[in-house]
Amino acid sequence: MQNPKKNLASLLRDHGVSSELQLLIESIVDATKEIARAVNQGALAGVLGSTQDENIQGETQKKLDVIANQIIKDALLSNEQVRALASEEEDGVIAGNNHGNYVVAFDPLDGSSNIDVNGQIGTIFTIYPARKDVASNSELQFQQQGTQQVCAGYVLYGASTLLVITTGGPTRCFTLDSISQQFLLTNSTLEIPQDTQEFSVNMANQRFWQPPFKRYVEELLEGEAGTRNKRFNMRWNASMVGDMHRVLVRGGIFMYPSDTRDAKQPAKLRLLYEANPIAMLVEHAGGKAFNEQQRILEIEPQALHQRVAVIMGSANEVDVCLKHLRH
Ligand code: P6P
Repeated sequence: MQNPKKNLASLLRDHGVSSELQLLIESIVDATKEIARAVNQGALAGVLGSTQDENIQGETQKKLDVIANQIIKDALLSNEQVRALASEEEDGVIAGNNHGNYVVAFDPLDGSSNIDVNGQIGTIFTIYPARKDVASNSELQFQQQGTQQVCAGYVLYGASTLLVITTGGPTRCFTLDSISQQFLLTNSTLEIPQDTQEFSVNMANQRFWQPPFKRYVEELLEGEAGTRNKRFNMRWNASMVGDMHRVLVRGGIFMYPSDTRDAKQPAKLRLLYEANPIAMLVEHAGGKAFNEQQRILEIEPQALHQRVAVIMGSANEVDVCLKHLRH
């Protein structure tokens, strides 16, 4: 008889997470179960397709983007521990309970372009201590380095519905049991292999990359006879959560570098609710997470929806990439 698997609540309790933070995490996770039901129903629930609206990112909102955003917003605004929230789908900060001890940022549905083709999508969330020295709805609530995160996680709506989370200890993976509707611990310590033969980048942007990055990728493509004396494979899910889950489970290097497509916006991925939470999960699984200059978690945020280049995954391969960028 297998040992009964731990559920999220018992694991958080065993690892000394305060009851307030535990209840907050559980309210976010419960919201993702509702999103999972909507995702799994898909066309049958009439949730596929796009709305007529654009978000602050200039992206057309999918129906499920809006639905997922509302589900999480409702859950957070009914939790007294939440002083403020920020979302990829919201222009500004939304105030919660003025006496709340935490602020929460989230990407309600990352990888939205995959929704209508049944591809991998996920919810990314991050929790910081609330700042008591600024107003609840001030953007300064979220201008905190990624090192200040008290919890980071994602829920991947894939073949299984998985929760990957850290509260400062190991990065762990839970699988949603469809019978009990509980997330049960299925990997107590994710560990990213230090080396890899798998890279993840959107090759269609190659002509827009800076020369040093272009050279690094060219060497990956040269194979055994090339500079690296090594054959590499490539994967690109067009969903950071999907690509990064693969990296967390079997290693790899995931990259979205700055490029020349838009001088005003050289990077694509968002620092607050994509790069920082995933960077925390990666580092707590023994990997590295940098932009082209520095550790992502040490970036001093300047704006709510600021974008950042991302190079993260197997530590030794990240080092090789960064070495190219520094020459
Ligand atoms: P592209 C999804 O929109 C996202 O923000 C990430 O999840 C994903 O890695 C990236 O953008 C995909 O970008 O340019 O390949 O569509």
